[in-house]
Amino acid sequence: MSVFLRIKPQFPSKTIRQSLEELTKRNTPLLKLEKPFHLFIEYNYTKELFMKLFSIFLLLFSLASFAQINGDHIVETHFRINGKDTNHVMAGKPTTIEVWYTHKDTGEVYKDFKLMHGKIMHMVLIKDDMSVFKHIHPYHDPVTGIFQITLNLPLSDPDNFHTAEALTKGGMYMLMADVEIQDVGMRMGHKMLHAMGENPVNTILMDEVNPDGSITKFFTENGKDYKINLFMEQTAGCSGSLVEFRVSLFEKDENENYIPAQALEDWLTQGAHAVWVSDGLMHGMHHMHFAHMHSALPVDDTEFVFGFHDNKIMKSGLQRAWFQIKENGKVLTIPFTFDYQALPSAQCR
Ligand SMILES: [Cu+2]
Repeated sequence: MSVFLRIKPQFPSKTIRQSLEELTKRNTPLLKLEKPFHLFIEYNYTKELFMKLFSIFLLLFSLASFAQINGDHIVETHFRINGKDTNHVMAGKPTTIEVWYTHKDTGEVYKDFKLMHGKIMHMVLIKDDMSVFKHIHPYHDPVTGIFQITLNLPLSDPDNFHTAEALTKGGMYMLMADVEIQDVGMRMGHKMLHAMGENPVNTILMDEVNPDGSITKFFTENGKDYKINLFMEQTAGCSGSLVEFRVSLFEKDENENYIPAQALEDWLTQGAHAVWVSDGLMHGMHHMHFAHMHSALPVDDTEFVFGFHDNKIMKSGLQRAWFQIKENGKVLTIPFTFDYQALPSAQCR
C-alpha cells in the first residue's frame, strides 16, 4: 500500500513543492497504515490551485498525524540514563543515554528501523531556557535493539560533533529521539533531564529586526566571516497556517564583500536542517511547541526554504530556531530569536 503524489507540470511556489516533498518523504510510511490512495493533481497556474494544494497538504498532514497517534498506541519508548531509570544527570560528566522501543502488549523490542535523513535516529537536546541546542545521532545495536550515545565525550564521527559539550550547564533539558520503526511508522520519544550543576541565568534576547521584517546576523566560524539573513512569512489556511522561513548564507570575500556562500553541501541527505521551538517548550509532555524542518540546497538563488504547517503547535511570543547548514565541510549551527504570532485560520467552507 502506498501513496502516490504526482504533481505537474510546475509549481507556483517553491515552498509548496518542498512542503509536499517533505511530507511525502517523512510521512508516507505512516500513511501506509491508512487506506491507500492515489492523488493526481493537474492544474492551471492560479491562486485557486495554491489553496487546493494547500488543503491537500493539510489533509496529508492530518492523516499522517492520525497514523502517528495509532503508532503511539502500540509502541512504548524507554530511556535509560547511565544505566538507570532516572532523570538526573551531572552537567559536564560523561552521560550515557540509551533508548529502545517495545510493543506495548507483547513487550517485544523493535529492532528494524528505516533510514530517515541518513540516520536511523535523530536526537535533539534543548535546554528549557532555549540557550542550548544539540543535534546528535545515537548508535544502534541491531542485536539488542538499543540505541546508545554518550554525551560530554568527544567523538570522531563528524555527524556527532555536538556530543563533546552537549550538557555542560545545570538546569532542565528536553531530550527528543526521532525514529521510524519498520512497519509501524515514525515515533518521537521525549525525556526530561535534570542536570545538576551551575546554571547561570541566560536571558535570550530577541534579534534586531530590519525595516523589511528580516533578521541579519554576522558571525565568524572556522576562520570564516559569515552573514546570514532570515525572512519569515505566514499564509493562513483552513486549519492553521503555513509558515515559511527563507534563509540565505553569505561569506566575506577577499575584498570584504559578502558573496553567497561558495561551498554549500548537503548534510544528512538534506540541504539544511532546522529546529524551531516556542518559549515554554516543555509546558506539558504531549503538547510540545516544537517544529523540525528541512530544506533543499538553494538552486538558482541563495535561499534555503523551510516550510511548516502550524496548527496550534507553536505558541505565540518569543521563539528560537536553529538552522544547520554545511559549508566548507563543516556544519554551522545558527540560532535566531524572534517574535511569532500564530495567525487565525482562514475562513473556509
Ligand atoms: Cu539528525
